[in-house]
Amino acid sequence: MSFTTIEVASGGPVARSTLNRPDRLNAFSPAMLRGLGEALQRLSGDPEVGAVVITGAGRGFCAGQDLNDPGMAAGADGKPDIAAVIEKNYRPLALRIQSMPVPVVCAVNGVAAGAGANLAFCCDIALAARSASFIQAFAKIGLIPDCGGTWLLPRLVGRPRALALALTGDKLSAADAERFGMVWQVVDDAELPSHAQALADRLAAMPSKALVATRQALDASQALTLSDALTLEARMQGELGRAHDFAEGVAAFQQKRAAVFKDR
Ligand code: T3D
Repeated sequence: MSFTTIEVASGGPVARSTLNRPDRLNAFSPAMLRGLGEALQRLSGDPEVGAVVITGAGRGFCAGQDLNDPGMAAGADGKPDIAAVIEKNYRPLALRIQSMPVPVVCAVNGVAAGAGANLAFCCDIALAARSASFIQAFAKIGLIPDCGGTWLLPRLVGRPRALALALTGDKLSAADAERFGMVWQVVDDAELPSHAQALADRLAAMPSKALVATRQALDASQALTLSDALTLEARMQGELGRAHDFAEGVAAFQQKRAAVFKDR
């Protein structure tokens, strides 16, 4: 796959999408937003792909919306039409990641600001380099968190921390992001690519359908009563119990061999 501002490496069970505008700290241009969406769409239809890694080129992960993009001021009344940008670009991106048929690992290699930070939090598991940082930069330019930030932040860290992060726009270190539960692990900078690859390799060898159903059930549970969550668990578990991967997983356990999963 070839996109000007997204590098996609696929061909095995793990595909890697790299945001590639390093001189702009990988700030989102329209082409990069489009390219990432298209890359994820194509990878989601590739039966060889069992996990996706999203990372950034250079010293930054993603500095959010490109604030120099001329498209920012392209509203019909001459004023920026940010609602249109969100509906056209950020909504589909957040929903695409949340509905990928395989796990998505984010390897946050440097600063993640604005929509760049919330892109990382949309992913299933976020790893961060020790030198990485997270900034809800929106308030500093008169905006609210977007790319799912208002939904994700309170769920990740609770209302008091979510509000403090969003209102101050203060930079949060990778270590504090790990302490707050916003990222799964912080690793030394040099180890981030191999660590992300190893995690993605592991996930790609696991039963994709069950992993994705787990994501769906956890996300859905936020709006459910315990009773309704138990009903949903029973329904989803019922479906998984009739699928190939459950039979294969149990057979592999009994025969003391590695399981070969295939359900999508
Ligand atoms: O359409 C819409 O607006 C709606 C969507 C909104 C979603 C959003 O994401 S809003 C939030 C947008 N992002 C920001 O406000 C962050 C702006 N950037 C920064 O605050 C800082 O650059 C960082 C804290 C991220 C990093 O600081 P530092 O000191 O490490 O690097 P730097 O020198 O500021 O940046 C390096 C270069 O990248 C620099 O260019 P130069 O001077 O070398 O030519 C800088 O201008 C450029 N850059 C960084 N962020 C952006 C950017 N260029 C365009 N847009 C950016 N967001």
